[in-house]
Amino acid sequence: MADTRIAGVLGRRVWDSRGRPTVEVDVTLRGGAIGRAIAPAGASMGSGEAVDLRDGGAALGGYDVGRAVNAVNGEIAAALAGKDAADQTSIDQIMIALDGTTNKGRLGGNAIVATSMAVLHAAAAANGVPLWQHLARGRNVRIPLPEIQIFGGGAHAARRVDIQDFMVMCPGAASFAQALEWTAEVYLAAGRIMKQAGKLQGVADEGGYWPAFKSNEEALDTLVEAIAKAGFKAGEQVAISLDVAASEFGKAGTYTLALDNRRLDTGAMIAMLGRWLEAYPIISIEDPVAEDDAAGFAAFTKAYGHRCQVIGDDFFVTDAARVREAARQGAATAVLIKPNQAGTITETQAALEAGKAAKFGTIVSARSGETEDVTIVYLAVGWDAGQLKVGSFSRSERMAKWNECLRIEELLGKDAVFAGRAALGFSGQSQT
Ligand code: 2PG
Ligand code: MG
Repeated sequence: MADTRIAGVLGRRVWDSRGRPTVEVDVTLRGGAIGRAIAPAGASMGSGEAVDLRDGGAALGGYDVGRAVNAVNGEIAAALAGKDAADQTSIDQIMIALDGTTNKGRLGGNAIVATSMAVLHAAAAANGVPLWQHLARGRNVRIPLPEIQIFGGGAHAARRVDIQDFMVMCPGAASFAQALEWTAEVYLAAGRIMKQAGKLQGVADEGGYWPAFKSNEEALDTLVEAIAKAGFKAGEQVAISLDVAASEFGKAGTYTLALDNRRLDTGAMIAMLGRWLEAYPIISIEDPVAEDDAAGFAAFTKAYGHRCQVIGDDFFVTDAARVREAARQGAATAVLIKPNQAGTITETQAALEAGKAAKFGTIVSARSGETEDVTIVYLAVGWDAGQLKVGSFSRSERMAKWNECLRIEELLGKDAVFAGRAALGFSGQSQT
């Protein structure tokens, strides 16, 4: 293999899907291989996430990344010069030690994660194989089951409805390509329903329709209607998945549903979700209670973990130790995996491995602020995560990722194995 020692690290400011600045990094190796990656950005963030370094002040709403870019081109470039890009763990350890904080706030989670991913891309390029194949290292991988948003909400739609993501999953699909085709029919049907009702008002941050609904339940009813209008058996072929993102409206055991004008304690919150599980074909619920409510997570999982996947996102913040602890408590059945929550590829992979060791479902996920960077698709396939969450079925920062996964499935041809229903982090059958 060509020389994989790092010759250069170059950071620059580029722009994300919300029109905000973000960090892009190019890593060049002595043998000539090049890797490039862009940091994504969340809106509904867990308090334990790696922290992005932003410039603050009046310009660009305080979101500028001049200091993070300087960190890449200064301290990080100097520390990584001559180091072996093929040794991802050492590269990430160097950056963690250099940063010196527990939340990566000094150099910036955005600076570190973009560099970590760019190093990985460079190593794969030097290896002469696609990144997913570089990560798979000869092991069998599956094409992930996609989780695709139809209506946006919560922090991605000015809190128009409380629930953040109203999504579909296609447990009945035979391939990734078919799952996308089915989802496209549902997305189009939902758009037609919204238009007929005079409620089509554009899209939210991740490309799902703007949620012009009177209640959270109206969004669920409309989603069920869209699945039926598209011609699918709800629950069997196409099922509903929710990201409640409860940390956004709940704290210390109190949940305030603004749209429904209701204030609930943890027990009432769990009971409400339980009623939704009875009434709607839901197979997956993310962050059903707030990140500070471990007992609520355990209670919800005990009550409903046999009939739907229970995903921790803000609850886990892609941290292996938190995943292991929750597994001991029976406090989830799946973990969302976001590289920029952890801050490095090494820590991201550790969280995913902890999830697998606990027999959890593992879902590699995009953020609400995204770009044309499709690294997460390669992570989902190469690490055999089984599930992939990217946002909705519009806007090219989302479609670039779905389309890339489609190409991998095509490339594998008859060897492609679609993860499908079996990838879900619960053993029960979906409700029909
Ligand atoms: C989430 C993500 C993606 P954000 O909560 O799962 O939907 O949102 O990137 O804003 O945290
Ligand atoms: Mg979430």
